[in-house]
Amino acid sequence: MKSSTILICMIILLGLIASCKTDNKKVLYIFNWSDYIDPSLIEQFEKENNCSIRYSTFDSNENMLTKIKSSRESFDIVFPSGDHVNILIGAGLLEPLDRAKLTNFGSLDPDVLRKAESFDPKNQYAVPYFWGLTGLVYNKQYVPDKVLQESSWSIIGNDFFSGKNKITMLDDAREVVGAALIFSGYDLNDTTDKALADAMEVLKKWDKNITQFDSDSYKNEVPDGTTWLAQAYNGDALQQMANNPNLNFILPKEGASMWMDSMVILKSSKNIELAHKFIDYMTKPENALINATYTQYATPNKSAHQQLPEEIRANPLIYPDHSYLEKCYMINPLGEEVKKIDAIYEQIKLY
Ligand code: SPD
Repeated sequence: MKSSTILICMIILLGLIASCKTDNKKVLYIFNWSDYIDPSLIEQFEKENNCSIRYSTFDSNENMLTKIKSSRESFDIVFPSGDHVNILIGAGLLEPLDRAKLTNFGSLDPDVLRKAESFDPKNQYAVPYFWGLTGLVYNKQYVPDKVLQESSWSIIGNDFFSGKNKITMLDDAREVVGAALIFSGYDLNDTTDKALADAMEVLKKWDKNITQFDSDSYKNEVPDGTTWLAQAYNGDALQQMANNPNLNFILPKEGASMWMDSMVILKSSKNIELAHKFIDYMTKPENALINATYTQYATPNKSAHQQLPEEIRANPLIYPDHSYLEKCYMINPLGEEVKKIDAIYEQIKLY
């Protein structure tokens, strides 16, 4: 046999050995928001369980839903927000959780679990992962303090930004229309004609300054000055602020949206046992602590919360005081009524 043929055979053999090795390992498919986990936790889980994790990310609940409904790729664990957990339950896409396999469930805060029942009655399908608030991140190099003095959602329509194309809002109908509803003095779950007409008027005024609706690009664009001010999720903004002293984040004086993201198992999962293991692992207080410290989002894990470093536990942008929380509105499932909010969002994007 020629030496080149021997070499080719050896390469093929090595390839086969390598593929057999990965084939022996179970693979867990996870679909989460971007920048929403400490990567070291993924590696550690793979080691501890001799498995591989295929990790993909999404930037909006709507994209997540479209992908899991249409994609040939199937996921084991997904991290939807509460209103979308409810949609997934309604569509029969979720696997009920086996509590016997969730040994760390008891470390979750009972108050948070009670809140989660508004989208997942009896906490049957979803384990709370993080909760958070939506506000405004800005670059102090470009936005002078006097423009922000009022700390109001109205800054989005401020003439200072006219013609500059420097503001973005999230690609999220509930967040965009919700901000306008809260600014107008309504609950963001209000779908009465009057509330939505007032929100529409506000959005028309803001729209002249908005360049795009996007939930990810602001994380790079506010630091580099492409965008000066953006509607932002608090933890994502705080992660950027840790690396850049020019950034600041505010929770507007009128109040903010509040949401809770959870871990759920899809009914189509082929790894229900391992999926439970992963959820349990993320709920273990020491791992929840590592994750909350990394992501800077509010943990629903009571034990982890107690052990957080003081600068995180006392940060009012992550854990605001009672008086501010009273002005915040949880994004609730709205059933068919949500179509009215979606319609306004689509209209404003075309405006
Ligand atoms: N990068 C993590 C973002 C998490 C956003 N959570 C949901 C928001 C619901 N409007």
